[in-house]
Amino acid sequence: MEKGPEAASGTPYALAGKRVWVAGHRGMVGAALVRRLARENCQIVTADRANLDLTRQASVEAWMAQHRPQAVFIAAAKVGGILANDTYQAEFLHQNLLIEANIIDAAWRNGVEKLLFLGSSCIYPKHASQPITEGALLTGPLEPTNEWYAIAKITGIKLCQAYRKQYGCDFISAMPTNLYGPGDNYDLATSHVIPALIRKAHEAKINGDAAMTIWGTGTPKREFLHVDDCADALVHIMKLYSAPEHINVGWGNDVTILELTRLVCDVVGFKGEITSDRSKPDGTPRKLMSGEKLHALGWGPRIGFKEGLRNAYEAFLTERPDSGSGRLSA
Ligand code: GFB
Repeated sequence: MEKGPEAASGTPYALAGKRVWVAGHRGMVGAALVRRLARENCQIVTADRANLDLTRQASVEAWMAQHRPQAVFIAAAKVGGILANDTYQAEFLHQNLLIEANIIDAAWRNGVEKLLFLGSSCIYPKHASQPITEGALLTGPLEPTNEWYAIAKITGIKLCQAYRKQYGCDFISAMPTNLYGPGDNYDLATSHVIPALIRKAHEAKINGDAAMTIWGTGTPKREFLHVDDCADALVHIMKLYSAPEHINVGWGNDVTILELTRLVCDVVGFKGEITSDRSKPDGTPRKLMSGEKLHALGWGPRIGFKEGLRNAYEAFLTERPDSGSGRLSA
């Protein structure tokens, strides 16, 4: 490397005319990134799972040497909701470590100019003070339901920092809050809360049920960002941010799970009762991110929460062939 990233800091990174690899383009975030990058006049490069197994180091090295991307977004990951995280500990730790280590190392070996690694707000301590600033990383114990995923994502941040420090690579990390939107996973056993509530409310409405059931107490608070806002923020960060510390990507406010459920029921048009299954975990009590650093870079979200939920419900109706004839409520 001729030039360390610190020297480049302050100079926007130009995506125009570059070959940009979106690793994980079939996932919710990766697909949103592909939609957003279409406006950047760059060449988007993707690899299908059948042609590239990201958990195999030799395959990643060979693919990278052949396709030579100049910029990389690591949106590929094994992800899931609270129960999936708490059930498939080995897969969440092992697969995420392999994916990020393989891509980051191959990016260095192949002279990638800029790389953005994506993590999650669960990297922070369970009882971090709110709103959570980037400096809260590694200051206390993690939430047990997702510590495996969190450890893998913390390692990704550290890999970027290490390659930056030792080899001068311009590798950065961004930590989005809880995301929702088109391309989500609606499997009730493995999904995050918003797609689960959309499906439950929709099916309860179609079936004429008197009630729908949520997990836990309904009291935990979560912050939710629409995935298209997230993709927009990530492109902004790729262009304007270059520093060892990761950067939060949040929406700015949070709601309790019960408040969220009422909003979803309103959008879907389910008017029945909401009951709770206390045998299911609550997870971390609250994880509202501080967006100060990102705001200082001149970025803010554009999609309101109600508008975003309506868009997510429309996406559910389109993406699920068996989702019945539900219509958006007024
Ligand atoms: O979205 P979620 O699965 O993930 O759950 P986390 C958020 C909250 O919604 C928890 C409650 O308090 C759940 O108990 N909840 C209520 C439900 N009803 C449901 C339901 O039907 N399905 C689901 N899934 N939740 C994940 C982490 O944590 O967030 C990951 O495990 C990652 O590592 C991801 O960080 C963004 O916000 O609790």
